[in-house]
Amino acid sequence: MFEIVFFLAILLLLALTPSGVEASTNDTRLPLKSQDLASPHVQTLSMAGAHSYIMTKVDYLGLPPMFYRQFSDWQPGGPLFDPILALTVPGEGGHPIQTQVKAYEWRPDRAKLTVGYGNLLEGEQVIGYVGDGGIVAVIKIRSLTDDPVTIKFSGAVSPKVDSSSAEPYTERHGFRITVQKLVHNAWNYPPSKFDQEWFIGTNLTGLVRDTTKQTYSAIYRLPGGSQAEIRLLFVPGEMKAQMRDLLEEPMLALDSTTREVDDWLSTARKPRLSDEHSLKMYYNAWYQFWYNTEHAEGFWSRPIITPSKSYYGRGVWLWDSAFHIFALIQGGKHGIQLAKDQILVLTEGAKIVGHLPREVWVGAVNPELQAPGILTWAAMEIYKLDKDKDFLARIYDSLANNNHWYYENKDSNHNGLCEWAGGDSGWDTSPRWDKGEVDAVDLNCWLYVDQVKLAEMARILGREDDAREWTEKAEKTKTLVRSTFWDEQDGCYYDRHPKTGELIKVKTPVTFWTMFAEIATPEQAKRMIEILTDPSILWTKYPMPCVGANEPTHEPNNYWRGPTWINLNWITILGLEKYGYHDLAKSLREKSLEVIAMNPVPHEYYNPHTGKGIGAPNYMWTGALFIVMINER
Ligand SMILES: [Ca+2]
Repeated sequence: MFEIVFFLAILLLLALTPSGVEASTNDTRLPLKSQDLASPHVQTLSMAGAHSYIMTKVDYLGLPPMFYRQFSDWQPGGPLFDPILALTVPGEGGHPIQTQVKAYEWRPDRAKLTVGYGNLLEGEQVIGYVGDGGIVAVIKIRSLTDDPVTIKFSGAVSPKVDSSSAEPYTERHGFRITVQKLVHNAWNYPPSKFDQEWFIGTNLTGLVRDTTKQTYSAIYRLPGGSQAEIRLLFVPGEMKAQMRDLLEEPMLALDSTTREVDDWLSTARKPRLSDEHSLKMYYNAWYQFWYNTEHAEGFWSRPIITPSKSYYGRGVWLWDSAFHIFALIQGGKHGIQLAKDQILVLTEGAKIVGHLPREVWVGAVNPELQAPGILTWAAMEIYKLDKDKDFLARIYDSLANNNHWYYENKDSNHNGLCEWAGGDSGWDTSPRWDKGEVDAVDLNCWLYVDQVKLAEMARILGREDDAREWTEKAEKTKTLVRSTFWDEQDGCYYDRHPKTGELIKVKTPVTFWTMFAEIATPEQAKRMIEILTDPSILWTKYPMPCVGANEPTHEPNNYWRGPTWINLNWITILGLEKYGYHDLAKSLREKSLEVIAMNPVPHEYYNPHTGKGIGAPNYMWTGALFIVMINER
């Protein structure tokens, strides 16, 4: 009864998809399970399909420890419930008495917190997700005094919603909560209406309950010298029928979640790894796919993987998705279907906006841009595994139209090279765009890769005329990139301003796109390596900064103006391999794996000098590329 619909759907697809990459090791420790990933450093929990996450340890914000904030992706930028199931002991004036966290442990399936309430109580709480977005908390509480102790549990809906109500609910001695909010979509799509009902239940009787429109609380009196097990349940309306069973056997429900996580981890390709820390990070990265997966809904005709549920909320981003796919296809049967789902939701979006969209959300498609070609490349990597021509036939037109669209819409100076800047590039705030849109090295390398891969795809589909056309186009693009962007003096490729023709001389890893695309000559590659291995430019302690360390615009903690981004490293590693620089590729790979593993969870980007993780935590493409690079060793 606790299974997730999406996993059932995938199980049904098992028979339809051929097997993926087989296990590559006989290590008896593998696969790691939820319990092996225990850590005191992770502070959020979610599960596939939950559309929410909770912060599991917030005492560092000066709040009582058994106080959970629930964030919903329907309300980005703030909690929807704050708190959701807080357990406190009211002291003088009703203020919670001081508490002490004695122990904290996170696992992918649950978090455990041991707390002392002054000299009155000791409590140990286990909390975790169950079913489709339900939360279960089991608190074992022991009185340290002969007098009765008043215990309060409470929660509150964010005042930022349009309307809400809370009322006592006759069954399970809890509450019924409703929340309504109109979510305004960008890009002229109609607003989505968020209208949800939740139920809170408990095993306790004799509660004194109190509600307002936005708050709910209940008082329980624990007799002196006694102990009790308090079970709290928070479920969406769809799970109301399960409340009785969940409250009677909450640990069975949590065990079911554990099995779901462990089943998912068991599908991961077994890595060849000896050190415990990297092994934990590898399986943690696999867990993140589970954490960041959301149900099919709205424009999502299938389950999607969001870049970071706890930071970006819902939505699928184009180039993020491609990086996710390179890891997913190493996850065996489940992964290949999910990988196809990520491409299909974007190619279906392309039929709405005329080219591949930057993002697809539950109620909207963002028609801005992102790397062309990366999805075509990802699709061909999937094809290598399962030889599914029907899949290629289904996506080919969207991908082909996307390539044509660039030349019709993004070449203002008609020189056969396309232009972009900012968010379109994915390098949102890079100094590469400080003077506006450029004829861009990466964009034109991506278009070239796209044309090469589209030629392969067309040939497989028997579209020989298309294949010839793509091959000719690719040759033209290659020649133009070489003749337009190379700077013999500095020994690297630079973007060029489309109006003034000026080379935008800021040294960044973008020059290595020409190696990844196999456009650079071997002599040019040799010159570029000098920049890569120079500690004053790109070979910092944790390479590579996305802006050279000696550039005046280099800011090591500032988003796309200096930090190390793992996807840039990986593209560069692939380029190095193609030109025979295997040792250097290995060094950059090991440095990249090191900076990821030295932080508790994969981050969006890293300080290139200290290695400190910055930006979104549980960042999916960093986790995905950790998996990919471990398996490339
Ligand atoms: Ca142009």
